[in-house]
Amino acid sequence: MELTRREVLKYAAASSAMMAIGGPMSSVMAADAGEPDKWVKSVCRFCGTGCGVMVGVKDGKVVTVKGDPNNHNEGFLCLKGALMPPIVYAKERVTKPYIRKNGVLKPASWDEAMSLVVSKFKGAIKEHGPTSVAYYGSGQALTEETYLASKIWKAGLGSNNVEGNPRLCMASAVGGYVTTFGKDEPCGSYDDIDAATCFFIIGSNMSECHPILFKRVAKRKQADPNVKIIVADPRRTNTARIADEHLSFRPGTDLAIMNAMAYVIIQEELDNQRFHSKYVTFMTSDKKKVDFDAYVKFLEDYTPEKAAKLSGVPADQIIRCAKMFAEASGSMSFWCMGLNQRIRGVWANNLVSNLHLLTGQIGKTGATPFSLTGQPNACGGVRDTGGLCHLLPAGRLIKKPEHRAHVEKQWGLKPGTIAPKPGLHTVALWNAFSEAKVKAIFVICTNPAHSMPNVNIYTEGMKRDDNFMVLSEPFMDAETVKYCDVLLPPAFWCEKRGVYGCSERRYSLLDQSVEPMGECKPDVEILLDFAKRMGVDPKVIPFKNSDDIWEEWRIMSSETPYNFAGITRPRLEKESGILWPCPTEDHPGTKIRYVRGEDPNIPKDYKNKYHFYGKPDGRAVIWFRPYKGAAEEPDNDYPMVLNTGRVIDHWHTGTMTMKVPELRRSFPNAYVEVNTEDAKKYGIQNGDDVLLETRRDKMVFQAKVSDVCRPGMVFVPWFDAKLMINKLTLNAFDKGSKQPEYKICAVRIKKA
Ligand code: MGD
Ligand code: MGD
Ligand code: SF4
Repeated sequence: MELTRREVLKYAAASSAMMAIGGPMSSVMAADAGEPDKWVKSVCRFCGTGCGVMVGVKDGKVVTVKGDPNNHNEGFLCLKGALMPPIVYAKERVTKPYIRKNGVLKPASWDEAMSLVVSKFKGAIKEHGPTSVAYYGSGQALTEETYLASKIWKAGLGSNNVEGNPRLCMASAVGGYVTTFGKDEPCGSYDDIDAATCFFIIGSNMSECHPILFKRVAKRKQADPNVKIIVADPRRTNTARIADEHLSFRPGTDLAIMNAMAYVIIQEELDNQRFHSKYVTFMTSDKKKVDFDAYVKFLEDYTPEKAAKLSGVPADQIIRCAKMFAEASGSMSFWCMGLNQRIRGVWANNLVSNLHLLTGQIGKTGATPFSLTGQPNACGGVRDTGGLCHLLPAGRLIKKPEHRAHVEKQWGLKPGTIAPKPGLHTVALWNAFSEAKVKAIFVICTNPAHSMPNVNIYTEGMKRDDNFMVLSEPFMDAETVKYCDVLLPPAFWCEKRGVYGCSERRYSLLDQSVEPMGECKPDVEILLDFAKRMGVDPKVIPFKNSDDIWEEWRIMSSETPYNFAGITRPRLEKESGILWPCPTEDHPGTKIRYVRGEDPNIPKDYKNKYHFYGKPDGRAVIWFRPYKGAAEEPDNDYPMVLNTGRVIDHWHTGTMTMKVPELRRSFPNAYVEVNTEDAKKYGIQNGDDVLLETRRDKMVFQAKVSDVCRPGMVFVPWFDAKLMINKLTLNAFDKGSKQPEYKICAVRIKKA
């Protein structure tokens, strides 16, 4: 059975409560569309859950989508996924190139636009050297797009200034995995959900941000009432509402809570000594190897009572949660931006993995730490292909000479071609662009004039005449369009072909369903044209299309632990996603890493069951990570905490979901969530205008008074371009991961 759009309206009214549509109601039909001529296998272009979709095409147009029954989502989609088709045909679609002349964007031919772009990039390199040019991309770009851009810049132009929005999103998760396990990306898979008996969900509002995965968690709990759920979040989100234990704490103090959980686990003798004595190294924050006793000593500062005082969570609740986690037959942790977007983001990531390594809750089905990835292709596209300023493909590092040498060999480059110094990370890059030290930047599939923290600095910088920005953006009303010098029209989602890699290391193909609109071109074509016009050696960029790029990357991966040589294009066309490592075409893909017999990187006759091969000694690390506060704690002048995040029906800067009437209607504007106690204190009623002021800017939002935020904290969703909360947020970042602290800054509020 299908849903008509009119019926969807009824659901959309209550869409925050409705997590998923699927099974018998799996598709949403455009009005009187009729049965599609064909169904094309693809992937939802929104969150990192990576749901498979079937795109219904009629008369050369996308008329509907339905969930792919053969992908992990088993045919289910949330409303965002089900309502994608109208976005393709939005009236704001950019369908031809534009050049800014006297402050106004004027239509131009492709040749005029690309000639201008190339003259600016060549001019910058000639006058200021290769580090004066940059690429800024996205975890929503296809794998082939990011791989290609990274290769053009790093191998072709000599610039490591290759960055993208995953720095704002997953950098701390990468830092956490690499410091703990020596390799990026989760060890487990979504199948762990069906076997876990305890879920530890920290800093993630799964019900709104990964709804189809949350549905699987909820189903697991429904099937077995003994399954326990712990949610650690200073807001009482919809996710927290199904928890057995909701830990609501003073923002940022979860570092102390996780250390206290480790303390309890050891005191109660619930740690797994057989596991940690054989497979774990204990390491202080200044990288000294120590023993278990030193860890016990370190944790003395984190008794449940001490942590309770700091965090506001009762000591007995911390004790209950620690026991629940350790005693479960399988504990699975999920986390997302509540941990990553913090100046201690990497440390917070380490502390989750510590709990798993201490208890041996890892490497068996249902027991694993699992970082939820935000964007649909931050994993496969950016992290795996090395699309950041310090990375090369397959987790190799620019700063390591042997890694550069290996990649140069694989790419057939002269030794020394790849510059030895990492490029500028996102905040540094936009600072440099704002100061016109970086002269020319190519922006694809991201909207930085809305999404950067403390954004006024960057939009001011974008207005300068002595720097140059070319933007590939499908929608005319995206904020960054206001500031670009050249605007290029990209093919959108179903109008191009390539691979997405979601949270669980699953690579799936998005096949092209329809022709691009107007003069739009896939970003791969745009980048290939750019490389050719820049004079990049055709031996370095020999590709004709996205299939060629995948082929090179697939073969390259086979010399690394990412090995997905078995994930060929024809196989991707047939199957609904395959998990790497997958070394051969008959390999089924890997659900559990670091375990002999499961992970093809470990020889079958390896002496031990577990092998954390990312570390030279094969042992994962339990890190000592003390509690340290946020970059900007509340004080007398700014006494509250400002927290920002998401709502179920909007995607990021709203350029896409605001085009869908049903989604727009459910959240037309941003608002501020205020706790009932604070509302009383400040004389604020539901619906009142409230002035929020930080050290950077001020803005008025309508109040939603409820018990969702804890007292002392307000929350504002950041999708609304009319009420851009990023004018108020802070651009302080984690020293290791360089990911900004969007989740905590000091704010004062009053009734407007
Ligand atoms: P957020 O709302 O950013 O979403 O997914 P989530 O991280 O789940 O933040 C999650 C929670 O972190 C919030 O409820 C907030 O209260 C909590 N938090 C704040 N401070 C702290 C703290 O100190 N400690 C802890 N433990 N928690 C804290 C983000 C993910 O969602 C991402 S990264 C992307 S890119 C995708 N975006 C997206 C979207 O835009 N809309 C929707 N509907 N879904 C999305 N999915 C993905
Ligand atoms: P999006 O709206 O996803 O946000 O920030 P952005 O990446 O800036 O931007 C994607 C852009 O790409 C849109 O303008 C869309 O129209 C365009 N687009 C869509 N498809 C295509 C395509 O095929 N090709 C091209 N060329 N363009 C396309 C995301 C970033 O924001 C992230 S990932 C995080 S996790 C941060 N989260 C966050 C937060 O939690 N709080 C606050 N306050 N700010 C945040 N900003 C960060
Ligand atoms: Fe798309 Fe995420 Fe919804 Fe799945 S859960 S349909 S991937 S937005």
